[in-house]
Amino acid sequence: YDLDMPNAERLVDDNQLVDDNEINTEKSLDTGDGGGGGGIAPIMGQGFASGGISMTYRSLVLKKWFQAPTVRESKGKPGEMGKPVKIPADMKEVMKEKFKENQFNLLASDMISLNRSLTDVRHENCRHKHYPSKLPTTSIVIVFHNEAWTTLLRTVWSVINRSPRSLLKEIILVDDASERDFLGKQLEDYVAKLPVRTFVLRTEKRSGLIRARLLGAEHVSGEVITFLDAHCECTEGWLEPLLARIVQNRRTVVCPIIDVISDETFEYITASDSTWGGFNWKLNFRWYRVPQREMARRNNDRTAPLRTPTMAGGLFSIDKDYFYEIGSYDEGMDIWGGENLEMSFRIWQCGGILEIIPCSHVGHVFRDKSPYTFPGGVAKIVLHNAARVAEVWLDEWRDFYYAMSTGARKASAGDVSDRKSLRDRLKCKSFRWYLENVYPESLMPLDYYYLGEIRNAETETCLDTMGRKYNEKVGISYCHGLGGNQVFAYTKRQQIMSDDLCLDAASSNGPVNMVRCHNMGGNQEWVYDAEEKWIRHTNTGQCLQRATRDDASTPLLRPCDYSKGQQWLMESKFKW
Ligand code: UD2
Ligand code: MN
Repeated sequence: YDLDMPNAERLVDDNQLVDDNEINTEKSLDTGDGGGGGGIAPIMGQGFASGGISMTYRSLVLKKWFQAPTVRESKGKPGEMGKPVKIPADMKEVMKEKFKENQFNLLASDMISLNRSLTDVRHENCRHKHYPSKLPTTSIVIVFHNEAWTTLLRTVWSVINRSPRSLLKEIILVDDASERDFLGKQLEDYVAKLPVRTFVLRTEKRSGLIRARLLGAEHVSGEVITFLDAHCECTEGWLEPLLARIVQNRRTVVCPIIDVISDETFEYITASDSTWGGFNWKLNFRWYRVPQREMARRNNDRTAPLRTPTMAGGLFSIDKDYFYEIGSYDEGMDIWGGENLEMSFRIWQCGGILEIIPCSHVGHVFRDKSPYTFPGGVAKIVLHNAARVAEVWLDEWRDFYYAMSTGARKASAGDVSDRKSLRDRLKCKSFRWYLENVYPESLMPLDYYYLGEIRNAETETCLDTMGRKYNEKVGISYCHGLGGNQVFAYTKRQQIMSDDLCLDAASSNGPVNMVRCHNMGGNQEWVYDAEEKWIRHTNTGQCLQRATRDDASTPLLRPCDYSKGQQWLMESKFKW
């Protein structure tokens, strides 16, 4: 099973994702004063509280002398100001060896100060924003399994160095049964000396990040819980905008922009402020470009909170009471995966709001591979978690998930009755409501006529993506009835789609390719004539035809001619 990590796609991908020129690597000088030690916008607009500061929170006046100092650059040290670390040629072998321990360049991390300086990466307009003087306190919860010393403590130091002391209640480290000696007593002794109350909790046995976070949350004494991964770096001003937003509406769950700390060089790279979270048919979290609709709702203000359909999962703040009101986490989920989508759907469907706050930036080391074990097998665990999401939150759209693989259909979700009754108790809205109001651009189409195989009447073969990637020809092959590459949706927008790919023809007689769906008709618009059984391409007026003997691998576009080779059956609907 290929663990589909939502890694560097944060940065580079094709048109739908972030443009390279959007990545702002511009650096400015940090002038700190010394280090601290080691289409449905109208509906969306309704019913959401805005303005008016809630009185739920105990008053806490920010005093200037309480604020943590920012970190000054130590000239000559590797990685200062977020710069990349260069490894000397004679160290390359050691570097490769050490990389395997955590699936990032541990040697580079070990060379950088735990207090390294970073540039102030915020948008110009963020620096002058005023936040309420009364903000809630927060506890930081960081769970880890076999994390490296330097990444873990750099996370901790970046919190201490860049959070106003008056807002920072404590830092809670949850060790999820790590097997590294230095994470034992050595860690406890180290954190006992920190200038901010910090303590270590330990799960008795490996429980996975979800249950480890639940353990951490139980010990929170602040008013807001802020979760971070164990390999992050918080930047200047990261915390205030998160807390300020929760003050305005305690049902808002807020995420920073997650910048990229390179797993190779530990360079701090600012991510685009125009991406939000989505997901594909496999229920993998993915970053996508924010649609114009949401830009317009924010009056094109790039510093305004961005309503996101889903969150990446690792970095967010939530009012502590609200965290429990809304059902904390699904304890039936193991190790890694799925909890971020589960929480995203739950927040939106049950009356909350999920946002990315562009004035808050936190860096995270995105990796290509997971460094730790998945007891019982990666596939089993990840598919189990995803099945729980599908069963509880997706309604009929769970078919899209199950259609994608036999593995998904075979995996057991376990007992989800508690989560279903939570959904009832909270009177949560349907997945249809979510798609209509929060995520009309979803790859799981709001309205579709058909989901299943598309079979040629003459040859009895089926359209098949052949597992190919975008901009390649669509295939055709023996109908196997197992879903996967042979499942297509015919949507109300008249797309023929498989996950994020749409059948697309750029010219008459040209090939029929699979291209990222753009939801704008054009080359991706097909009309299924249920009587003639034609699949007619609107732009060229031509019909989809079976493959020929010369090229048996791909269907053709030809003038419509009533031949049987141009008849297509959309009959075996996918049903789970
Ligand atoms: C992303 C999230 C992560 C989580 C995950 C889906 C970000 C930046 N990261 O994956 O927080 O939502 O998607 O589940 O949004 N850990 C344990 N016990 C385990 C496994 C992991 O404590 O059994 C810790 C791990 O040490 C780390 C945190 O959980 O601190 C997240 O794990 P990850 O960094 O491997 O996840 P990531 O960033 O790939
Ligand atoms: Mn992580």
